[in-house]
Amino acid sequence: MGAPNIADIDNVGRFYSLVSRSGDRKTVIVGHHNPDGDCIGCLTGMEAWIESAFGKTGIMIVPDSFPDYLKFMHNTGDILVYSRQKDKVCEAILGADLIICMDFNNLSRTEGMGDLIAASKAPKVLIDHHPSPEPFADLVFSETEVSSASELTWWILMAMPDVSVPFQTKTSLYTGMMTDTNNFCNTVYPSTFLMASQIAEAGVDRERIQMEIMNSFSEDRMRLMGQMLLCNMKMYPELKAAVLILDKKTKDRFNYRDGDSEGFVNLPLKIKEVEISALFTEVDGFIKVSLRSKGAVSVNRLCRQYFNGGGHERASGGRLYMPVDEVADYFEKCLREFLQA
Ligand SMILES: [Mn+2]
Repeated sequence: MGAPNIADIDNVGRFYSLVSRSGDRKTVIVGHHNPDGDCIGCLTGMEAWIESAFGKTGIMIVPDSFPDYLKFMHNTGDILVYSRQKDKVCEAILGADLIICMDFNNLSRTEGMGDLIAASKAPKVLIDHHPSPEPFADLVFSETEVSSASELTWWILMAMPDVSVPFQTKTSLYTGMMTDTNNFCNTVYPSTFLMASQIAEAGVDRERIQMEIMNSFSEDRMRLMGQMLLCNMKMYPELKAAVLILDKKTKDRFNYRDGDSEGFVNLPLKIKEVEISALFTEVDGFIKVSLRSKGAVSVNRLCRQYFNGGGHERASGGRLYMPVDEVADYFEKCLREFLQA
């Protein structure tokens, strides 16, 4: 079995020549709001490849900050964070002669940077695994039958005329794939194992990655998880659903930090009878929505219809604008309506 036929070879050639023609510090690599392991994995993996293949530096940008446990990857200290470095980010985008957008399908996922990116005359490349990408890019690698944007990036690099991929890129892309599949649990394809096997063969330190990602939590985070399951989880047996509510009061009590709730939304799915799980997180100005399904229900459609968002069939996100104590009732009402339709 070979590599999946996902990266059109002409497009790979076009991508290679775009990157090779772009100047030093002129290739901007952009990730999404609430950057996760896949996002930081792609960005740092791509930047490390550009450095090694062309001897020049790319500029990595994310809309807001990312969790500490992702900081072991390549040059994460150089990633510009738009929410606190607006001037530097504007300067980078204005000066770009190539913009690579990774792991998102819609410019709104880059928050305030979307207009800047749209206005830039630089060619834009999209590398993503979410359905129905918005048509903003000049060159599109969009593939939903892969585990992650990191995996798609791997197959693009494997299809390159020069396939030498640096060690840091392998570490980053492996991490992105591992986190987006929830450690080889969800959306794993045969190509995913092939990628993992190729990277393992190259001697990447999987044990270290595993430690950094799975066993680096704070005591507060573990106790927060206990609190969420014991007191903040509501069950809806007749809807086969469960809801977790992470309000500000709970966050404060456990000294909440970015990334502490990573993976929480998957926990109720471990209950046999639960097929749909929701995590509602109170943040400044809105409620962040995460939805998961382990059955036939499309949380992508559910999210588009009622929660101002979307995503994958079994993993979606969105936003609500209402007080946190009304969210559970709203969810129940919407899900009931959705399942009856
Ligand atoms: Mn992803």
